[in-house]
Amino acid sequence: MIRLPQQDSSLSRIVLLFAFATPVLAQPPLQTLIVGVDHRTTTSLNGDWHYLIDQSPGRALYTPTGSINDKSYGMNNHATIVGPHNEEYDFSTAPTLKVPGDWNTQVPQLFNYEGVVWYQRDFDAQPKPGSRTFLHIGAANYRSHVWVNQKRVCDHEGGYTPFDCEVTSVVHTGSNFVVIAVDATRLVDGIPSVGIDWFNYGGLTRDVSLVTVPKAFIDDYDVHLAHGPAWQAGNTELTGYVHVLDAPAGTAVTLDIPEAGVKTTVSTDAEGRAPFTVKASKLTLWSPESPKLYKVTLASGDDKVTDDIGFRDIRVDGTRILLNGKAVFLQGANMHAEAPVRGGRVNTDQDVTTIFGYLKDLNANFVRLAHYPHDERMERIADRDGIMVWSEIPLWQHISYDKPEVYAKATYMLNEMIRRDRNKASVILWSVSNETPNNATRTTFLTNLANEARKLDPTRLITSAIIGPAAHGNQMVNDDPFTKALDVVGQNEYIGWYTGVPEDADTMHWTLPEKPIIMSEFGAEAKAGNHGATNQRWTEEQQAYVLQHQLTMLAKIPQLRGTTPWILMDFRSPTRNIPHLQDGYNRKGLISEDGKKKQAFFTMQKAYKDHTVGKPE
Ligand code: GCB
Repeated sequence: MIRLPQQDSSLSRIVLLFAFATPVLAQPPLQTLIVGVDHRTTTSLNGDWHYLIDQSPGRALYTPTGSINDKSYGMNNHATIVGPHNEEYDFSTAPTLKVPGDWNTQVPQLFNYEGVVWYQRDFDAQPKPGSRTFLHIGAANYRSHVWVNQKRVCDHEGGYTPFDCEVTSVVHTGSNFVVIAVDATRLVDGIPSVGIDWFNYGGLTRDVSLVTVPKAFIDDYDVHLAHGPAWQAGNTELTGYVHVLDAPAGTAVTLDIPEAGVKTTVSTDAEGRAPFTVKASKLTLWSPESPKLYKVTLASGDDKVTDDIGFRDIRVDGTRILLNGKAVFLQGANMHAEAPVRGGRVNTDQDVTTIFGYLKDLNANFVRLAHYPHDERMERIADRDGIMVWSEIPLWQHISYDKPEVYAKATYMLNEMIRRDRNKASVILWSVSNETPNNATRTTFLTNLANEARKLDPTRLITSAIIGPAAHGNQMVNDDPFTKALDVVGQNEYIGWYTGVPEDADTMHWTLPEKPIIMSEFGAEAKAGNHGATNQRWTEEQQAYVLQHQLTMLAKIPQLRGTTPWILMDFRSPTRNIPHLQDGYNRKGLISEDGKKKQAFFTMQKAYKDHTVGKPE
């Protein structure tokens, strides 16, 4: 029989990693994800967590196989691991890792570790009768399995989105403990799959907290400017829904936006959803020039959440992108979620402030958050500072397009991304993929996914970054059938770096879909401080020269509506190993990882200031 430890304080930390009597759980269709957690009063569980490295995944503690829908997914309940071995896993004497934080940049021994790490911490709780408690995990890469007081509470797959495990029935007054096994192993059938050009930071990479809510509570809401003809009529109709989890039909919900003269009460339907459409007395629409946010308070019974929400309209008109009815040109840059200077995953206010300082200095009004949803702070500051955002799921290049379970994961991640950020005015584009192979199986997969995104959020534009095909002489023709499913087409190309010479761009003729186009990747590598001639690769001069020729080419693309050079900052990538030049970094940054602006930064800064491409109408 499996011996379970008593829940006294000393034993609570000698957690039996493997003494779980509960059956292995499969991930439910959509794990609870409470919207606006960062605007609720929560108990932070950030700080020091004990950790143990799982030395033998697959043998005793953990089975790193299976998928979201696979019942065998998760811990191995092997009988031989109980008993005397338990003392070998004593968290109380184990070292600690900071949460939030990737393990790679905290412990030298874990720098290249892509396996399982067990996290543990004690926490105090005072659950009020009638309340519910959730464990909120901002992101854990790539899969996680969560126990509270030895009870399996949830599993999650996906490294870049939050999830909330309900722990109401297992948390008691006084001292409790949580154990999370985080597995950073890359999976062939994961999203992304095994081949990526960025660093696979593992661990509890974003904030962790306890969220206490009443029995029925607001878990989801959507408050936006009406997108239909009413918008053209007066810009003042707001619409959306508030969802109250586990509320009986007819539960009252109030929506209060004092500054817009909105105060209304609606009631939930049988699904707990309270739709509304309401007229605001006046509205200042959100835009980069005027990033106006309103205090929006939603309340139902004892639950109340106040969010900061901007209202704006984004749509396509022929080959133009209209923000609040006015044509916009998106002057931006790509970003990985890597912290400036200190390295590691972005997860502090300081990280995002530095990044947005760089973007403002570049004269950017737009950022492509590649290649996965970033920390929610990014969208929050984008809302506040007036930077438009492209947000993307981690569907990168080659994944298992032929597997229904992989499609299920993609839709799951899409759902999570949209749910978390649908109230952020800064987000104007949902991207469903980056650089995927052009074949029928992929096209069906991605077309369905793009349609799913549109169904989930008909108020935003759907995009994807497309690569290729190869140039024929001075002709580039993008005839990828998947672009039919998109509102805005992202085009990636590396003329002058991966193909040809920089000057090839001057005479390149593009045939592109008659849709708004964003040149979503272009650029070259340079090591900051490495100088030489413009035809000398890896120099700052050559990188800037490549961009200058790109600008000549870009100015001639009539339907071009945005540019995002690859990439704002150099970023870690284990596949980039040229000694002294790359040393483990992709060097296409306009800025080095330690904050040095390269010549290319100033090339783009000037182009954006002068509107070298995309003059405003
Ligand atoms: C690409 C990818 C991006 C890479 C970049 C590069 O096309 O979309 O993830 O990092 O090229 O530097 O090769």
